[in-house]
Amino acid sequence: MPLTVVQKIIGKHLAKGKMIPGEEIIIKIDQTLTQDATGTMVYLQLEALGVNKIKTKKSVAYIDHNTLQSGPENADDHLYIRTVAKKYGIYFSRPGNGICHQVHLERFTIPGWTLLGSDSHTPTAGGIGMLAIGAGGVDVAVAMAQGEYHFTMPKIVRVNLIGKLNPWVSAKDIILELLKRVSVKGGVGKIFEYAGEGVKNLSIPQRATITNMGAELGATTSIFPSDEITFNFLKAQKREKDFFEIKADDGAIYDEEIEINLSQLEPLAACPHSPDKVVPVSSLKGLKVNQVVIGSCTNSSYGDLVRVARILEDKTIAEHVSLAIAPGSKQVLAMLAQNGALATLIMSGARILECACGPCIGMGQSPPTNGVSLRTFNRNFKGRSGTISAKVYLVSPEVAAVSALTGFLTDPREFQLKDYTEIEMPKTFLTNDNMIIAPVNNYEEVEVVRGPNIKPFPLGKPLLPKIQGKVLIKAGDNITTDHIMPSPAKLLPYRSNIPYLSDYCLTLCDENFPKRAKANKGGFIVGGANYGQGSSREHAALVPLYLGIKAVLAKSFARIHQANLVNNGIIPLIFKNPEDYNNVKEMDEFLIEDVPSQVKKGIIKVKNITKNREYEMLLNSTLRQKEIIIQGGLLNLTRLKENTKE
Ligand code: MIC
Ligand code: SF4
Repeated sequence: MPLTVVQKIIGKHLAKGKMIPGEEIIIKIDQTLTQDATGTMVYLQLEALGVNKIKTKKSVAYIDHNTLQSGPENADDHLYIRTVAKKYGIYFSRPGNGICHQVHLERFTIPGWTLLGSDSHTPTAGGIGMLAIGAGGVDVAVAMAQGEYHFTMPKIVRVNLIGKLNPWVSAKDIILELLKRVSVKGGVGKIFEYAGEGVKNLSIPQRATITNMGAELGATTSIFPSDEITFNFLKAQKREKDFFEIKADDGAIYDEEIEINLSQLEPLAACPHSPDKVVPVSSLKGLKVNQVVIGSCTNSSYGDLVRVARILEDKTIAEHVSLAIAPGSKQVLAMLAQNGALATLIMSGARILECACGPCIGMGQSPPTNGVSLRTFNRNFKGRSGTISAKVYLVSPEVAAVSALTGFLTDPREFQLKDYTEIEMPKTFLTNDNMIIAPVNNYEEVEVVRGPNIKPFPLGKPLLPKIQGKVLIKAGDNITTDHIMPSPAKLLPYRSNIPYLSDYCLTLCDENFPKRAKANKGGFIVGGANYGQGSSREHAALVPLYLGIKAVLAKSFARIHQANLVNNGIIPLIFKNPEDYNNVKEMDEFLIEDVPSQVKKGIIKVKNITKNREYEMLLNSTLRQKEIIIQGGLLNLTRLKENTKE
């Protein structure tokens, strides 16, 4: 039978189940990655699992998010991750080496292999033909311990690319176009597999921009085939031995198909505060810009920044604009330094930041009050920049650089520049892995250093027969994990300190939520559609767990957040009749009886005692997930299974 790229990779890695959309499958995981903001929790969970050796072929721990170090907390976390990585035989990418997804793409990705990462943008590696999935921390810990990952087989969407991008239109515009068409929830339960003659016109970093931001569709992942361009990229990274050709067979059957004609695209921008509020840049002409930031795992590659340097060459940025640039990796920065592009950027007035996530996760460079910020990033959720009143627009590096010069949102096609020239991919990248610490032989003897910032994390408890409590908040549609567990520079250092974080849970929606949750000793959260979209941060489940949240009732959930709730023993329930959502009011009293047996059935009756109504709720979970909920979380279940084995 002719197969898609996804079916080929999953087929090769299938440990259990059938590749039928909607069925639970188990796949073998070749590699994992973690970053520091989720990593501390992952490694605490790995330690709690009690294994002494990881089962993946290669696992890498990156430090890229929490690099501001405005107190000892970040440095303490780095030290913990460095030592715990050594103890378990995990590669460690030191702070300064770059953003996990960019470095992984350059130095570790292998076409046809599987990667599970504790970061929602792990699909970046799909640009090279890897099946790369973002997941919550405990899923990644279990994948390291057991070498496997359980998930629901998604539908496969063929994205047929035809034509070639016109000058000044970029890979960012392809994914923005898809976001415009599909929306931030349209990709849930799907994998986007790119195909068609347009693929050959895209470099690996361009493909990676697209698969990276596929996360914003809510998709399980996105992937490109691997071809000659993939080979050339790997060869230039001195890794040609890692190449493996993987293409869809002629006649492969997809569940859906979308076509994008690259030649018809124009520069696009995602307006505040959602990555799918996409309009042509030309329609925003004249919008005054206060800040431009270029970087993040979406657009910080060598090609992106050389293009920016060419635009800025011999020019000065507008007087009222602050331009910050964060190269994606040490490799990118070093190459820009060698070829002179770095000097060009600096001379134009750019503020060069370290190779890290930086402003993308609110670590510095917050815009002014009511400021307009153009960013080459992937998320523009309200408040994420650190300035609640700021308006963040997501654009390509081309649009960002040109607008930094004019001071107004500008379509680069209208800007009088020298001729557009293609950016050639380097024949050889500057490769030097001296900032990656490889595992040692005597790793069992390594001592793990735990600073005072590492606090124990809450564990769910096995389900009780009855749950009763109040609706502590009723939220609307598309609530992001940045709403549930905000992560500005002030809070990100406390990712290993759940009690501290609990005072900020959902405060972007209602500043009294934490107080109310504590006063009522927990209860329920009610949300609208696509609840929990965005990041993979497990903290958006761990913190509610700490606050005593027993169940979240919503119209629908984002994939990773739903899994995180289950993995921490919080029940994610979907309104069978969405109208019931309208009936609920904050502080209504809810009761669920015979909880374990209702969970097993998957249909749960929730009594609204205040309104004297009963809602039928669906638990869209696999058998294993129901077992996880009953045991109060994945860690409990995994340990229970290990203990009964002995
Ligand atoms: C993000 O882009 O929101 C993050 C920060 O990278 C998160 C991970 C986290 O919250 O630590 C993600 O995308 O998963
Ligand atoms: Fe870092 Fe931003 Fe990428 Fe998240 S989206 S990994 S914060 S650069």
